[in-house]
Amino acid sequence: MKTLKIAIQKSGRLNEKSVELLKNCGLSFENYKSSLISPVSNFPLEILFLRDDDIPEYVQDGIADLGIVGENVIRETEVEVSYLQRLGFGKCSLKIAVPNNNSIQHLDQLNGKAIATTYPVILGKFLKEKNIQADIRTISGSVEISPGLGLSDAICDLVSTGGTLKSNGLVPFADVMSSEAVLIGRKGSENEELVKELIQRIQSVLRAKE
Ligand code: PRT
Ligand code: ZN
Repeated sequence: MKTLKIAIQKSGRLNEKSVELLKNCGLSFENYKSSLISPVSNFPLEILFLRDDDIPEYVQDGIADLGIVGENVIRETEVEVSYLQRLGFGKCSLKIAVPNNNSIQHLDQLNGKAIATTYPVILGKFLKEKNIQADIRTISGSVEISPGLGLSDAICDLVSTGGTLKSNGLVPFADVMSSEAVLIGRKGSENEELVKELIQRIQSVLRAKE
């Protein structure tokens, strides 16, 4: 019989909730932090623990059948996968924010401005839709400090409580996308029996939480 593989985040904001969801589905496995693969003893499934950024491609390429990852990561990596189920955790919004002493009030005023982000693909599409020509500065982290350092006029980053923006003297200015953790599958995998069974288990766990 085939063994399915599901990729989840190894450590970070989605790890704990992903593990909890799978355990609540009745799946029995060791949550080894040091091992990349954990077999499930009571279902033909293996759990792959990966960096979240790699999950969409692993699923697209068929290395994993399923994955749990933030929609923001899927949109940024531009992969072709099926969205199977929204999972209700890891909720956040990708927002453009500006320094709170700034006079920027309309999107148009971003024309010619520099915006720092770790999401250049999503931001690029958003600006194109709005017909705004801004300079996207792609950086790999600590986006919030870039206006204070004079590296950008605005930022585009994920926000959940808003505390990080506030403590860096920034105010949210425009919503680019909202995101939550989703279950994704390889295109066509939703027709496979084992995948269907796992989706059903996940859906009943989610329903029980409502
Ligand atoms: O190591 P790996 O590459 O796997 O993890 P990572 O560091 O890239 O991601 P991680 O663990 O930080 O986030 C995983 C996913 O959680 C993201 O892709 C989102 O889908 C989701 N998520 C939910 C968030 C947040 N909320 C969030 N607040 N991801 C990041 N943040 C960061 C944000 O970038 C900012 O620095 O938290 C800060 C803002 O938080 P607040 O509460 O101050 O607004
Ligand atoms: Zn990541």
